[in-house]
Amino acid sequence: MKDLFDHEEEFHSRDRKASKKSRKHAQETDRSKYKKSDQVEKEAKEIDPALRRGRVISIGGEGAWVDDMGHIFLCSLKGLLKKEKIKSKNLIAVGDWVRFSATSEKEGSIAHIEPRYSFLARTDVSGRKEQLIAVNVDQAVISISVVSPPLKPALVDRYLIAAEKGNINPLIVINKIDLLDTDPEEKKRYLEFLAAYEPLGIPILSISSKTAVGIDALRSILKDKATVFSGQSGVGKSSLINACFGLELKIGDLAQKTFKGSHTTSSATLIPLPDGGYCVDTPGIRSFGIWDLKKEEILNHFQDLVPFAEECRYPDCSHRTEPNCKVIQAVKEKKIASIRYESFRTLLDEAEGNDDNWAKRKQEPFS
Ligand SMILES: Nc1nc2c(ncn2[C@@H]2O[C@H](COP(=O)(O)OP(=O)(O)OP(=O)(O)O)[C@@H](O)[C@H]2O)c(=O)[nH]1
Ligand SMILES: [Mg+2]
Ligand SMILES: [Zn+2]
Repeated sequence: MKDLFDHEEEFHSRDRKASKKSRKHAQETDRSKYKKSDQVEKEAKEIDPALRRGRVISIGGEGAWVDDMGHIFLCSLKGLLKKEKIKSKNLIAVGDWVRFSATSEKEGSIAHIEPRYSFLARTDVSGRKEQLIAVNVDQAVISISVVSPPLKPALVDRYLIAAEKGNINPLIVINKIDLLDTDPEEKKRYLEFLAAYEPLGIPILSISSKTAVGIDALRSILKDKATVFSGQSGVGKSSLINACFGLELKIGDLAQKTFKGSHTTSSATLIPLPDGGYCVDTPGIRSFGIWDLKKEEILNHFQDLVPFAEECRYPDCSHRTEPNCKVIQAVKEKKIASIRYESFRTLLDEAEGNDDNWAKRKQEPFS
């Protein structure tokens, strides 16, 4: 299936072709790290004061749609290309604040992208590039469901790590809790998830866009903030935004999604909220690889494992198959939730380029 961000890719690929030389440099430089303040000041001085200022609300094959106080311009990146040749592959993303010149009533050309204070990124389909999903957002609603689609704790952890790396506050929203009443097994999974993730101190909201349970609470969390909704296709991201604000974003038919593997929301879009603030509705992504995640940093993202890891006999214990590993022992003794450990292992294997999955590891010591 064509990746959902393909048309954004198409837009960006023109830029990439034009700045082939700068690519190597771009790969070596993490463009998303916050710029040094002297650099910011220097750039600010260089910006032509006659340029308009607006926010990127959507990106498509034709260009970027930029909102300047309610006036929407379809902008190209032309003006930016020259600069990009000597800088990095600083591509544009939904949420960017940009300076642009209007070339007509409805069109413009972007000359400058303002420094970002946060970003949600993933690894693109090629596995070699960073792909920005949204930038300049305060919080990420990590949307999940238990029954349909099924719960994937490892995916939650991917989003949690990506949010932390990008300076974004996470919030886990468990949607479709109306479906839990009829299925005791699913309810058990839900309670197991809560027991494992609540102690981490991340806010968790159980909600149903269908019955409106929890909708008032979500609406007040979104007020005056910029929020990105992330999560796999069909969890109900667009439904939640609609339920909060009476909007009419396109909602998908879950049965069709299963058969066609199709996604309903087709590109990330910044939506101004009636009560103040913004939210970014995103298309569900099939696989969410964390950009630039080193094996050594993974454990730090699992603070519930850290105290046990520190007790391990060997300082370089990988906490996988070593005898007397305190982490494995804690999993056996249920001091660490097995879904948390499973998620840790999945990420660790992935960072080592090992696609082995949990089901294949049944013979190992903790099971
Ligand atoms: N039972 C139940 N179904 C829901 C709930 N919220 C959403 N749905 C259904 O879930 C399906 C998918 O909803 P969407 O809002 O399109 O999901 P999405 O996450 O935006 O999906 P993509 O845009 O493809 O990423 C639709 O059939 C909704 O009616 C809920 O709280 N309970
Ligand atoms: Mg959607
Ligand atoms: Zn260990």
